[in-house]
Amino acid sequence: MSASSADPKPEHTDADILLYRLQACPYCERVVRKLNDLGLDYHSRFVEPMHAERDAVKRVVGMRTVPAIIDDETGVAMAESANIVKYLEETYGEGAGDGGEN
Ligand SMILES: N[C@@H](CCC(=O)N[C@@H](CS)C(=O)NCC(=O)O)C(=O)O
Repeated sequence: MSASSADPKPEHTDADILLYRLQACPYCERVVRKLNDLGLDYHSRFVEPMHAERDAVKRVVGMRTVPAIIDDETGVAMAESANIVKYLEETYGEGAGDGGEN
């Protein structure tokens, strides 16, 4: 049996995108859906439910909310689901790199 490329990778793999997330977080699921739709490899790091204990997330993206991603391929680290989805579409979606011309 083989896993599809859209499955989240365990943390020890070489996936370029790290997603900070929380169980049952609808904003996180929105980003997960987009990652899967685009067939991107990523790994998940589940954060502490207590907002105050998310210093690791704050260090990388400047805030403690999830979702947040770090993309090693581009060096981008960002939070806010809408911004992340937009970034993923623009970077890896159809038409990525066309400068937004249509
Ligand atoms: N506007 C944010 C909302 C994210 C959000 O509220 N995430 C929740 C988890 S579902 C969270 O981190 N809450 C902690 C907090 O807001 O301090 C987004 O779209 O990413």
